[in-house]
Amino acid sequence: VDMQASIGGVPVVSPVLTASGCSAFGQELDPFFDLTSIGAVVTKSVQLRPRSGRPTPRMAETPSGMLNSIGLQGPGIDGLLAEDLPWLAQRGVRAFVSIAGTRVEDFAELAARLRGVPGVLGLEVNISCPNVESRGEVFACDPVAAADVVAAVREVADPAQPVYAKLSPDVTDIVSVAAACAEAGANGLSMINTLLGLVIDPDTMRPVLGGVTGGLSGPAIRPVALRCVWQVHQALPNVPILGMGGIRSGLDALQFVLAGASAVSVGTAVFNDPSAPARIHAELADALGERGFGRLADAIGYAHRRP
Ligand code: RRO
Repeated sequence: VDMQASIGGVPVVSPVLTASGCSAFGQELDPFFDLTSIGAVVTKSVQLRPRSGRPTPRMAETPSGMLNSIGLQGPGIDGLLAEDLPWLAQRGVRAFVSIAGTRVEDFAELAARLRGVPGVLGLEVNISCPNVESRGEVFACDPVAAADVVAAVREVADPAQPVYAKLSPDVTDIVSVAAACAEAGANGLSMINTLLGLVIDPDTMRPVLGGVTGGLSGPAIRPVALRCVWQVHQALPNVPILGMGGIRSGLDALQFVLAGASAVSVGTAVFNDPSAPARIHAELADALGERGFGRLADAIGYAHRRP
């Protein structure tokens, strides 16, 4: 099966990428599989300055997924440019860099700093982090605010770097946010970020996470993510979609492709299986071949077609 894929028009060797946040900057997955065999490493959202994150504990397991309230812990753009991106570039690993900020100008400045950086395939604009102090900072809840960020980033970003907007499932109408982002110049959409959740410890009778609420990921949110991909592909069939949310097998990935995703990200699955991205690539190729597809491209959005 021809697994050639594209991220916003840039060819990649595989439609399978990592998902932002779950494997930092790729280094920790390097012992487990060849990082050049996947489409790209999507890096943990970076901000202008280093940030220490929210109170611990920041991760909780549930029977069907993970809850996190990391709170954008990270090295900041200087650290990323000095250490993590050169590490990836030296090994020939493509980086899809997730950027986050609290003001429109923060996002624009990050995009400007990433212009022409070797190995940077494109930008994932994280307008949907659920773990920020003010929910007002979640640009993805408002189509106008989302479009403002996308337009500002697209204006200053390297023209060779596709810009994807990462959307939140915590909205009443994801299609209107998606349409606003596409209209503002997004080259694609990443769907979905985590879904805001809560876990209470029955022994302490208090919230498990130091930050109280957190973003739910993993199999629990897969049908929600798949529904978002379906709705947006139905409304905007020409906008590339990077699908994510609880993908842990090739058959999970296949569902996202059939719903309209042209690529997928694997996040939470790496906690149980650090080589999940490579395994899912192989399983997806097998699943496509078994169903008579000679090329990945022919399966994108297939579920929407009349039998
Ligand atoms: O760092 C986080 O707490 C975090 C981010 Br930025 C995000 O976009 N999604 C998430 O579940 N956690």
